[in-house]
Amino acid sequence: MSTLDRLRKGLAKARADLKQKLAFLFKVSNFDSLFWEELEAKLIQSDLGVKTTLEIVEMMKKNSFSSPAEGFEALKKALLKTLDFPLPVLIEKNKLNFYLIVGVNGTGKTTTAIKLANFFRHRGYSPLLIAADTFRAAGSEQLEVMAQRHSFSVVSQRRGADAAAVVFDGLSKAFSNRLEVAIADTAGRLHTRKDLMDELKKIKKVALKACPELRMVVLLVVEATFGLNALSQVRVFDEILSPNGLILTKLDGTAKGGFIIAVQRELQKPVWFVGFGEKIEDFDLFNKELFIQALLS
Ligand SMILES: Nc1nc2c(ncn2[C@@H]2O[C@H](COP(=O)(O)OP(=O)(O)OP(=O)(O)O)[C@@H](O)[C@H]2O)c(=O)[nH]1
Ligand SMILES: [Mg+2]
Repeated sequence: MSTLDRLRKGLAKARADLKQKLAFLFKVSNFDSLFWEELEAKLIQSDLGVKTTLEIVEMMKKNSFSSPAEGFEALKKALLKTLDFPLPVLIEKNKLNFYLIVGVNGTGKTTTAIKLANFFRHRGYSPLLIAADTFRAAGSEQLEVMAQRHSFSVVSQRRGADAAAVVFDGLSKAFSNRLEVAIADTAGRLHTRKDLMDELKKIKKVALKACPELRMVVLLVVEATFGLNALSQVRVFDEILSPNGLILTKLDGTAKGGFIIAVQRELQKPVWFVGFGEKIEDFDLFNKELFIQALLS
């Protein structure tokens, strides 16, 4: 199955929802103020949020159009424009690239760590996994079992160990083996738990001590099913950790595809990767063109 087909399958719910909401657009003959009001309402209902919706409508108003098909194309263009971020640099050559995966409980961090390792393996790297979820019972075992199943090397310690110490160990090993990619899974945590948020800051600090030449990429895992009401939670992670970007998981579970656009716009941070199913291959780089295509057609 092509990437577009897999993405289309994953986004089936969101696409059906948008299709139903935008059906009116194809019956319009007059692009008057009533049309714009209805479009605004539908986009807001799709979880694009007020701010992003107004920006999109403003962009669309700059193009004059006279048919529904032209209107639909203008909408697609405006949606694409809202996602205008520089492309992420996945690997800095001749460096150890350390991916630190963070986020609230149950968002899919452990699954994502394995998916990301698989992504890099397909590009010729030998990623090392670091089980830094020492907080939850069976936290690191979950990663170990998954890593074993897919033949990835993993560094872990007993439950209750200092997460930063596990990261230090893992990075020292990756560095001495001249690996180019290491991926750490961390425990889920609520943005309100200061002690746990401080632990992540400590991991970042210790990582640089383990390997001064390190290239660190912090990615915040967010569930697409959260919707805009989870934005304040995501913002706290953003403020405390300044992640490089986002990984959006469970695209297959959301009917409100607008959130995927709005969260990037609101945080001014790009989505690097998307997860759209439970299987290891239900994961890919976020490609805005493919995403809009899968969402709207
Ligand atoms: N449908 C679907 N399920 C997913 C996706 N990603 C993860 N899951 C499921 O979500 C559940 C939680 O995934 P985990 O990877 O354990 O989440 P986590 O963030 O590591 O959880 P904690 O460590 O407890 O915070 C599992 O049942 C996964 O199979 C996805 O993209 N789509
Ligand atoms: Mg986990």
